[in-house]
Amino acid sequence: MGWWLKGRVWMTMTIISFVQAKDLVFDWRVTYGKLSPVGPPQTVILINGQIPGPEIHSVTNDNLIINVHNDTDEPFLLSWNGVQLRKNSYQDGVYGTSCPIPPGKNYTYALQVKDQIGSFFYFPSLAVHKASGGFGAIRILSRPRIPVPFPEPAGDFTFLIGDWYFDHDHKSLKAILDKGRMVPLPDTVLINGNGVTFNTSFTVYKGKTYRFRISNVGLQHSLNFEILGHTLKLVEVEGTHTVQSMLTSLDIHVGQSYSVLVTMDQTPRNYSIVVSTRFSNKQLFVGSTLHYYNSKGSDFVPRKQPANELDFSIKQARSIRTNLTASGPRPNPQGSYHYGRIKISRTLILENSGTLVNNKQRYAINGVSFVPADTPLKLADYFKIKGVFKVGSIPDKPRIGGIRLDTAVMGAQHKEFIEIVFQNRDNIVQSYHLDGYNFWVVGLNKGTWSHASRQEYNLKDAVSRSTTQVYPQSWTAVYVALDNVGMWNLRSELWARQYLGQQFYLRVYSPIQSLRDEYPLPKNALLCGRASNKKKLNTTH
Ligand SMILES: *[C@@H]1O[C@H](CO)[C@@H](O)[C@H](O)[C@H]1NC(C)=O
Ligand SMILES: *[C@@H]1O[C@H](CO)[C@@H](O)[C@H](O)[C@H]1NC(C)=O
Ligand SMILES: *[C@@H]1O[C@H](CO)[C@@H](O)[C@H](O)[C@H]1NC(C)=O
Ligand SMILES: *[C@@H]1O[C@H](CO)[C@@H](O)[C@H](O)[C@H]1NC(C)=O
Ligand SMILES: CC(=O)N[C@H]1CO[C@H](CO)[C@@H](O)[C@@H]1O
Repeated sequence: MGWWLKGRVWMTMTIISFVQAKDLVFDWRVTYGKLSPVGPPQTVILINGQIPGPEIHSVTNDNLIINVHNDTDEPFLLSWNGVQLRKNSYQDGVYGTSCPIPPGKNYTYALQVKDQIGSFFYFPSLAVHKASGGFGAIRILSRPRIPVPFPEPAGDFTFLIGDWYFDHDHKSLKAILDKGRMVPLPDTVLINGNGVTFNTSFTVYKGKTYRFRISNVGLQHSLNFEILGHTLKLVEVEGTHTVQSMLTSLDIHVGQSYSVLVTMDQTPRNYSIVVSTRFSNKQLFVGSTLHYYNSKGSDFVPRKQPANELDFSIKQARSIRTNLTASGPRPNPQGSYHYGRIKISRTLILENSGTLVNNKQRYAINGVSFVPADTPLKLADYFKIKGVFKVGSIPDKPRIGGIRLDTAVMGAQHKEFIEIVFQNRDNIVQSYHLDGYNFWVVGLNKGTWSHASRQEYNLKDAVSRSTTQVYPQSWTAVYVALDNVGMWNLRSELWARQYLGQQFYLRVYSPIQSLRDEYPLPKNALLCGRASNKKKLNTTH
């Protein structure tokens, strides 16, 4: 079909791939349900009756057509963490781009996993729905003729891990946040919706190698993944094939995705897979069983946890690099685009803060705490509705002073090449995500960033990804090529903080307003707020 790909784009794609992208059609029902992920029954959000929701298996350039029926009593949206949605922020499923699907209604997302490979996930983006489920994995496989830099594994396991509440559901958490109070730390950790230790198992054969795709779909905690007695070979980070390095365990911050290969080279027994919290006063963990086929008994293998988790984690983060000779979604090497030689046109310094405003807890970036407008910003832009937001309502650099509330939108020109420095003066690990893009994580270190910090940047083989951690009292610097027109959410992945304002929209704008740069409003787009009575012009279908 490919009805939103016109002429040239379609031709280019076909010539390069020699295979036509497929349409993958899904029909999903979102409902409340009762499940017992930890023991006592809890209210959860299910997709087609399950947590995690259905897993999407796609190939580069496939079109995903996902009809989402909202059978709950609340407005609902799904967003696609790490899927770049080229030219198509209308399908991003966050409130700044899309009207919520009302209770009892449905909306059909049409998105293309264009020029991407790797491991990602979807999640519900409104309110605190994420705390009750609604998430699932997305795999984008390489097209048949594109070489993958490791042999086909004997099996491919998905691990959606995340912290979880058993004393609160998404409604009670929202009620606490709406009163301006901060929520307590989550109570436990789930693996694929299961929080009972050793109630999940993965069967493997001795001598074989398996791929584990791990995403942190949680709310607050950085998590460590370890398979006792086995080493992890890191191969992929959010769509980038990495230099394959051996790790004893792997830190995965909120919103991040990784793939590791594990060779089953031990005596055939049962071994523990341990997922545990990092950088937290709460030591939470959950175990799963790595079960060798035909094994007799279990092996007790001690954990290999580091003495200093911060130094371990920083060292590990710095060691993750792109394999420049491996291919990504295309046959050419990942190192053929020299990001380190492009001139920076602008530097943003983004600093997170939190304080009481009118006696209510708020969080902010550069002193601005995001409040949603009555109309999705992207629709206000499309219909030219004035007064919904102001470009420039959040500054490029931190400012002295308190926190002010605003519908924060930062303007940027299409094709700018920018540097973003995330400065974290807080004592928690931050995690930032940018929709619509991957960025190169060129540097991170303890302390305050200064111009001199640029001397330690990795301008050769930094990893390109969409979510980065910022350590306590530390900075992280990224480069972004703003080649995707649209309205893109930049947010803290720490969910309570993003809900209380730690986010803004980056409006990447092209004055040409050409269909080559951005697809038009989808014909089936839901309208709401001040866009309710507008007529759709010039749409697809
Ligand atoms: C709702 O679902 C029906 C089919 O069940 C479909 O025809 C219709 O286009 C969907 N509505 C939207 C807004 O996507
Ligand atoms: C990088 O990718 C190449 C090409 O696929 C592969 O042969 C090589 O083993 C990889 N190197 C590392 C260190 O991962
Ligand atoms: C463990 O999982 C099984 C299903 O695989 C389930 O029936 C059982 O209730 C679970 N045990 C606990 C303690 O939750
Ligand atoms: C090993 O793991 C499997 C799968 O979870 C389980 O059925 C079996 O009882 C375990 N064996 C031992 C000795 O723990
Ligand atoms: C609670 C609620 O509003 N439920 C509605 C959800 O949507 C279905 C149809 O998709 C309706 O039948 C329910 O009444």
